[in-house]
Amino acid sequence: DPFADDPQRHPSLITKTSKPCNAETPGDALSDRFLTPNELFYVRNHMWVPKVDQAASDAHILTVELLDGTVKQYTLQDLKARFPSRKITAALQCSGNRRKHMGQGSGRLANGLQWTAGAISNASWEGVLLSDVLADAGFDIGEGLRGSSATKHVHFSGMEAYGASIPLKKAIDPQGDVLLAYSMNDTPLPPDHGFPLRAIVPGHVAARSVKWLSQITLSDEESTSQWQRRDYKCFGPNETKVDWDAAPAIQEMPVQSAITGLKMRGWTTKTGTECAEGDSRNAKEAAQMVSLSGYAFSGGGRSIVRVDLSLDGGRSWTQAQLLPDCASEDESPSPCQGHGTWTWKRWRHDGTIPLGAFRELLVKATDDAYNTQPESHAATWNLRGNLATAWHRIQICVDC
Ligand code: MTE
Ligand code: MO
Repeated sequence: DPFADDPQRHPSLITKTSKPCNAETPGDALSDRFLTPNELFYVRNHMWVPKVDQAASDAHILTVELLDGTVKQYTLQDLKARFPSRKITAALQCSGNRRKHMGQGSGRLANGLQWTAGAISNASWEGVLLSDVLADAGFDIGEGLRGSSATKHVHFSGMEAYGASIPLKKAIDPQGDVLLAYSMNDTPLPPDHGFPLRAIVPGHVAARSVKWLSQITLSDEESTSQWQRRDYKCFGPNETKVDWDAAPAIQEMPVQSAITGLKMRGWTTKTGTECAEGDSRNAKEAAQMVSLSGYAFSGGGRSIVRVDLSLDGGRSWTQAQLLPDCASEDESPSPCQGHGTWTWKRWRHDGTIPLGAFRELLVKATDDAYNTQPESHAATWNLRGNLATAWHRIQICVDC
């Protein structure tokens, strides 16, 4: 059993599959804190967790291979000793986040793990800059920045055979903040999150942030792994037989948001499928306080400028309060680091809805390029269920 040595997981994680472990962060942990605690950070493993001796982790070897075949090796200790350390705060989001919503919202099941809104988390990462290591290994960063290098892609390989690549442009962008990270929220990476070394490619789909990193290869081509050439691509809602090579691999993420916390005073709440349109009784001339919270996120370092909420199925809209980053009532402020907005934005809203009413609550976010989310999943349905970013809808009925 290759999974025999997998770590214990926190009981609050919502397990989708256990071998390999795929588990989402529970809603309250998404809403409550800016930095997701390591043990509640969502886990997305394609295979087992490679076994690495804790005591010998500084001897872990990273191999860097240039386009001309030149190879240089670094131990983790070399990386820590020879390069300046950098810290960034960044969310990771799986391209399948909210895939279940896509199936529910379109009436067409999308293939893959049926994630709800918890395949995203936010953490502080420490490591060394990929571009510093590439320069040391002999890659000409200046030539790369001018766009005149024959190297176009940087491949990352994990110890268990997972692999993916990113464009060279992102890898060496002085403001791209791509890290080879050994620490997460100020502790060594936990086994599930890539111990002892992983790539962190902020702003890009988390599939590129390769865990248990053992090899970096410079190439004129994308990685040939199935996670680069298949799987993490999007197609039109009509396309059920697809030409994989015709679609680009997902890299930067589009804008996303979700309602992850819902509190109502005094009444028990039914959600989702428990309620149906017209399923209301005991109408009273009173209003019910609702308190909503959640996250919004956009890729490419774009910040969230607005989160719009509707408590009446889209007839009227109001704006949620955007919460300050890096601090909450019970957290001491920790500075957000990085050249882009790599983090999520948490929001909250207190409002009222009439008692006895069936209501659909909606959220959508807008980023600083004025990109926003599509209204329906039907319009963006794709057979792999990637990038489910339609307005998040929650159906509730109060006292009905
Ligand atoms: N790296 C390796 N080596 N193996 C994997 O299975 N999964 C990828 C990425 N890196 C994966 C990997 C995917 S699809 C995601 S969404 C993220 O890791 C999940 O990172 P996390 O488990 O730390 O949340
Ligand atoms: Mo993923």
